[in-house]
Amino acid sequence: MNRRELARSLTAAESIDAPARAFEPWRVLGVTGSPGVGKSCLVDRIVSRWLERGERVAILAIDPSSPISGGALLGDRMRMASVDSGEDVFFRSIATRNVPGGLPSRLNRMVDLLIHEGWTRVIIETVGSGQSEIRIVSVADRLLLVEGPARGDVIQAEKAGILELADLIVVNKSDLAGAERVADDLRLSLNFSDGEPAPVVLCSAETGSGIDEMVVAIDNLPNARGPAIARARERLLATHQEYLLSHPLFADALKGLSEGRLSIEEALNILQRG
Ligand SMILES: Nc1nc2c(ncn2[C@@H]2O[C@H](COP(=O)(O)OP(=O)(O)OP(=O)(O)O)[C@@H](O)[C@H]2O)c(=O)[nH]1
Ligand SMILES: [Mg+2]
Repeated sequence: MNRRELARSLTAAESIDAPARAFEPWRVLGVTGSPGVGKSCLVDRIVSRWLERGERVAILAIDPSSPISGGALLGDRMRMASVDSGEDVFFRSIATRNVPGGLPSRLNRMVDLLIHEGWTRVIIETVGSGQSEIRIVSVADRLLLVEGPARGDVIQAEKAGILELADLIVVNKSDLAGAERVADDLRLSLNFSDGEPAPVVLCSAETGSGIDEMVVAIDNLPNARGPAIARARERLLATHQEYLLSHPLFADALKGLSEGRLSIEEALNILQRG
């Protein structure tokens, strides 16, 4: 499949005849964190290292808040330094505004397709905001949470869920004041959670400091830390949502609801029939 065909297939992302994806060795890295913490710059660094050792890397940027040279849906747009050229990198940004759950419903199939087509690593960058941040564990084999030095004093309650699921926490922008303190705070709060706490590493995508250590930490991530039940929950919810959204009567059910002809229960009943 050439790039054009691949791009087209990703858009359709129909079911492919791929065997169920094995989780070991892992292939799919989710990268999440608040807007502007430096996710894309870090991804760029990671991709460079992986390319050097011969990986073929596909990057899916979910609904980037800072448009990537022209914005989402153009596909195949390359901004990052590591992806100037080269057959071994594929980049795609995906708009999901107004998609409930915050992830494109076909993301799992897109990933299966990329792996089927020989991409050895897939990175999914998604902006962290509540539920969509957590939903990423329905697709990613490993999850990297990026923080910055400007974090508030209190670990926000909504962050607790994602902290529990992250396999590695990277405090980026270590060249700026405050990063060490954020890392200490994170380590402290992780110590209160059950089980082995996720490692917290400091680095700067800007200066390159700490990047080697971060890549080593990623490469050596043990089994996914997040509770299996939480991962399973997100997979089930994501699949159920996709099922509802792709139901041929979904639009009818919505219309009936909005016009007051159907109750929620009646609408659900319609959608639960095959
Ligand atoms: N000082 C400093 N600035 C950085 C570092 N990493 C990234 N930045 C800057 O932070 C800004 C945001 O970087 P991005 O990589 O686009 O951040 P992002 O998290 O991908 O942002 P969104 O995708 O919009 O959520 C850019 O201006 C970067 O130059 C760093 O290590 N140190
Ligand atoms: Mg970004």
